[in-house]
Amino acid sequence: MSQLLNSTPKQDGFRMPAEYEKHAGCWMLWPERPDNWRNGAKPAQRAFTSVAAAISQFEPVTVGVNQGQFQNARALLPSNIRVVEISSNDAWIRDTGPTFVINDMGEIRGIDWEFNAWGGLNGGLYPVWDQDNLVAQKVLEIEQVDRYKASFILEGGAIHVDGQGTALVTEECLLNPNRNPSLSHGEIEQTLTDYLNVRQIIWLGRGVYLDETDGHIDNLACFIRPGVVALTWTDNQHDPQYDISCDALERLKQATDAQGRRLEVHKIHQPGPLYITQAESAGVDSSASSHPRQVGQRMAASYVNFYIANGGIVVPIFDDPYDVAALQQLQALFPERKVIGVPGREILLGGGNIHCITQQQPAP
Ligand code: KQY
Repeated sequence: MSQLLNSTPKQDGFRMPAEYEKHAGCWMLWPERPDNWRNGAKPAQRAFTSVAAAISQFEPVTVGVNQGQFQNARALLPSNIRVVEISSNDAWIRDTGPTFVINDMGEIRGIDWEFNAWGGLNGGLYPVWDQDNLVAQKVLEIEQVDRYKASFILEGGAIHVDGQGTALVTEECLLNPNRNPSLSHGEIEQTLTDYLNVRQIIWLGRGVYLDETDGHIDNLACFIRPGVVALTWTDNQHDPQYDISCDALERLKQATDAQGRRLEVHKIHQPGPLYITQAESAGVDSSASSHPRQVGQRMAASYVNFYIANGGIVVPIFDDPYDVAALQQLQALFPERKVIGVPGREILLGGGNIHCITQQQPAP
């Protein structure tokens, strides 16, 4: 069974491990809402299936599915992937699932953050998120992992850690008044310190241009290993992403991590820019209560939104001239892992990418 804990991970000697530490497996959810995923979510379901299949080459994958889609998901997903019934409002388990923490004895616990659909009624992406807000608890129940309930609003895509005491976040997201408006900058840092058990927080400014999550770090930058960071980039000085990435680069260059190291930063050139086509927009059901997907709208495409599996890296690709360079760069940065590109456009159309739809569970 999963017990509710009254303390914090830091008090108990638990810390959030880096994604490149060993996993027991990976969690995903199944897309279905037709006001976010075009054509009744069928193309997205195929894209999620490809991601799950790619990750399952490296580690066990479990997919949580709403009741009405159980049989369809079971039929589409390969048989080595576990399918369990978990209700959700959409399919972003990076943000709705637990953040797992471990201690020096290899025990695992989970943090159940408060979730408000990326901003609640103040710019959030849909108005009902009651089932999303239960996903973390349900995963921890299934895994019989004890749970810290944080009253703090946070999505897993808004944090990266190096596993050695450093967290990477953006001001655009964590200081956004639509998340934790009653908390000061210092109180937000203190909460991250208490729950992730980090000593150094590196603040970048804005996230990827037009990222509807209010600038999640996981689309902008991530740790490759301690002391080494990948940053989404463009050489086009006229692209609004240029100033965002330059500012991030400057802050990363000025920063030191929790071990006192300067960071080595690798620029990964963004694809595109990529825009929603007429056919793509037409396939999304209109709804007053979800984020519109209009023709010509620019999408927040980034190769940095990849998933680090045991022995593998699963990277979104876009049938774009920059795909090959991104895959080659990532292979060089992760020489011990096999880099696999998986088509990411259908996931991007829903507002995120591979990192956003996955959640690693560390190995005990
Ligand atoms: O970037 C993420 N972690 C999630 C993206 C959510 C988009 C919702 N439409």
